[in-house]
Amino acid sequence: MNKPTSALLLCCAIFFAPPAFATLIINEVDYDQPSTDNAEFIELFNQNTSSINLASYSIDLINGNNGGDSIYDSIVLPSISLSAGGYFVICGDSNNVINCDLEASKSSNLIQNGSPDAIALLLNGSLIDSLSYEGNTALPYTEGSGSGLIDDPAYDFMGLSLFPNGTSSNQNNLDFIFSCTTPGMQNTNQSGNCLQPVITATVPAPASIYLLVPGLLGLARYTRNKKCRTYWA
Ligand SMILES: [Ca+2]
Ligand SMILES: [Ca+2]
Ligand SMILES: [Ca+2]
Ligand SMILES: [Ca+2]
Repeated sequence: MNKPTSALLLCCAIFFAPPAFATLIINEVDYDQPSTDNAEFIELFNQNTSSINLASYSIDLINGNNGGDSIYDSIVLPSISLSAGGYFVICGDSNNVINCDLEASKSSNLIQNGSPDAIALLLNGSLIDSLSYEGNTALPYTEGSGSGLIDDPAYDFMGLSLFPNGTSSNQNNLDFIFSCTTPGMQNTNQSGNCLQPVITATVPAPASIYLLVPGLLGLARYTRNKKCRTYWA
């Protein structure tokens, strides 16, 4: 291969290679609820085409008072595999947030309400995604602008959703919309009449597994309860 061709291929590889870190993104947040904030959550989304282990990822919560960028809390993610297209939900209180995968240290008032504040996602300590809301926190935690992004506590079961789901142009106030909450589920564009995502029933899954033991009269039944969710009551 001659040198010009090699140089051209190298150039193309540099410019067209997918971003090395564009795998896990901040997909949704509900940081403010009517009255006490006891149903807060952050939803992450694996936009990669293969599973990833979350052990190397962490969340920093950023206080943007006066345009600053001080870290007021950090959340280390567990060593679990998140499938391609999968969601991972960090919440304050799993009793109030369906599909919560990880309870953080505070059950209420976990995520500050601005303004402005930010959520940062890090891989091995390096920032890979951020959401600044209710204004612009100091760089590097604002992507474009966070102005106009408000999780208005007058509306229950609403928060900031990346829409279309999992699609980011690195412009916070264009990428996120104020919509009905969907923890652990695909984001929607619904700006009103939001109902509480609820756990409506507990059913056995699998229904029953019977083990037949020759010579014994009994059957051993193993039932493993699994939460069954219905999203909109
Ligand atoms: Ca809050
Ligand atoms: Ca509130
Ligand atoms: Ca909210
Ligand atoms: Ca969602």
